[in-house]
Amino acid sequence: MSEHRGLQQWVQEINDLCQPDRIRWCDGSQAEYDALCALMVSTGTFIKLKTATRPNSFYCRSDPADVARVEDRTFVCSRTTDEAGPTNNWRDPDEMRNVLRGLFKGAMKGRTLYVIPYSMGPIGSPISKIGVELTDSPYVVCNMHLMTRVGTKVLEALGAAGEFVKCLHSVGAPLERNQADVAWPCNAQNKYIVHFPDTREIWSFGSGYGGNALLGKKCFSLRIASVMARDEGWLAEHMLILGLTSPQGERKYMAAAFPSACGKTNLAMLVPTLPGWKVECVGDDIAWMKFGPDGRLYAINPEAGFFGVAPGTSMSSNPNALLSLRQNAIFTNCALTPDGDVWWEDMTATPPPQLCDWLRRPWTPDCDRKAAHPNARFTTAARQCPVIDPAWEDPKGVPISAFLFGGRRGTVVPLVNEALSWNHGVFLASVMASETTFAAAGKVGQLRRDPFAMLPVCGYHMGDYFAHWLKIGGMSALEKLPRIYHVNWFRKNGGGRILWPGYGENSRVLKWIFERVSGKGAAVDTPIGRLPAAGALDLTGLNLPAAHTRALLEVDVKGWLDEIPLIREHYAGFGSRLPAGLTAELEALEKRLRG
Ligand code: OXD
Ligand code: MN
Repeated sequence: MSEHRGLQQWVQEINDLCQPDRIRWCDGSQAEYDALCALMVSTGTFIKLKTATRPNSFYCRSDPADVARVEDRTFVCSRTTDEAGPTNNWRDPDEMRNVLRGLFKGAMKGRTLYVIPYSMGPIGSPISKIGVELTDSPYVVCNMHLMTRVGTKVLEALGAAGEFVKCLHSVGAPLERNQADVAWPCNAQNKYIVHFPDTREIWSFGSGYGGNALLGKKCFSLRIASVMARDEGWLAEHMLILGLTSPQGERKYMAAAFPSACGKTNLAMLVPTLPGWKVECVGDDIAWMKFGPDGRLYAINPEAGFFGVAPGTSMSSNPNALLSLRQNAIFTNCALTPDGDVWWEDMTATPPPQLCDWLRRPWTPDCDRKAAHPNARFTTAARQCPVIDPAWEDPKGVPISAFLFGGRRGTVVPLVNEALSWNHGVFLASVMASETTFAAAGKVGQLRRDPFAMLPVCGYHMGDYFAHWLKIGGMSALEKLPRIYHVNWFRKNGGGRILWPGYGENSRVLKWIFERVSGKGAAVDTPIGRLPAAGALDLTGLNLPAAHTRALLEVDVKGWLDEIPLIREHYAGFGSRLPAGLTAELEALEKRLRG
């Protein structure tokens, strides 16, 4: 229980509305976590993995109708549709409240209402914020234990009158008396992920999966926090944070935004192939940043764990992620091996001879379907990562020297490009695009503009969001601001082959950026930005054909000119809220290209 009257009243109000059988205040203890895991084993939600292989770890399969974030069921209910902007589904807040009250009425019957006080960011950091999630899902409680800082210590920090974000969640599957539960309760047909930015509230109904249900993640840390950041003069971004240390022992921090499932977790924990360089991870998904007294931007990772895409994660693609998963992990929608461990596509070069797939069917390598769902996930505490950065919980945050933006682009966009100025960097990020993946429901492989990788997670009009970024650039001296880079690991040749080896070799690009922000590292000015000068990108030992290097660093004038009308069209979508500063950047680019 809490001494916070506002919190007590809200819990009472939700109890009256949702009519759970009981309320349980989460204390965040290991005993609580263990008891809930045991409960889920007894109800069939969890399967305990073999202790000798993966101690204290659990396997879970969702309902096939509940496997990813549902962007078309995600709503931002600002006062006006214009405030939510063209990239959000807007509904009138009063009307939506009525709909939600109807849905939540009696929605927790037969279930327990868990009260999860949680901190996004180290407790007590001036950049952190507190949320309270009320949920009827023990799966959510356990995942929140790993992904955030949960429990009594948060209530103490909240005190009697502290501010918190109200996050209400129900799987939307009340149980009648004597009705048996299912392994993954959800409401397959009726999902609502709703944000009220003005009152800083989240109401989520019908889904138990990932970002729909772990409300500290996209809902609070990005959609609601982006609005707080706009109002309070800071940044809440869809960015990993990494520390890069040179062979001389100098460390610099970088934050990088990529659309979902473009390898953010891999980059955040990368093992450099360049001798003597080291990457350490502060976070793999979200960064909150404020200016420090010295005028630099300091970032924290508001999360405390990783909720990563499992398929593709292997000892060669991301050993540090796999090593983080050796114990105390939750695996959702992966495949199960006969000896009680998990597997997913590409985890090992040769698949096991037989598996039980995520849909509970027998699976063999020749059966022509995937064993794990493409958006299968692992959840684990960040502190288990072998390369967690020593400062990852520093309440001050870590000083950011560079921002990287990128996506999957087979054509046009070079391997790395330094922005000519802050505004040019904001321009590059505002037009970034990527071929779509499985992280959100929808078509795969289409080019989608995803400005700042924030398209599905910005809680207000993106025209205003761009203006906020331009304003941030005016809040400190230029030399104190991070420099901005655009990167693309996915450039292909005419035959469709990806030219850059990626993964650990991306350290070569990080090294060039490190040198640039250190005032070293040679670059050439081109119409699209500053590219590595000949020989400035360390390609030692890579044996990259010269034609590949040329293609990777090419200024594709025709490709960019062809893109200008597409960018104009993209910008037109933001109407009069598109800042003039960005139109000016677009015009300047066109002029430089036509040179
Ligand atoms: C995520 C996502 O889960 O962006 O991080 O989808
Ligand atoms: Mn993400």
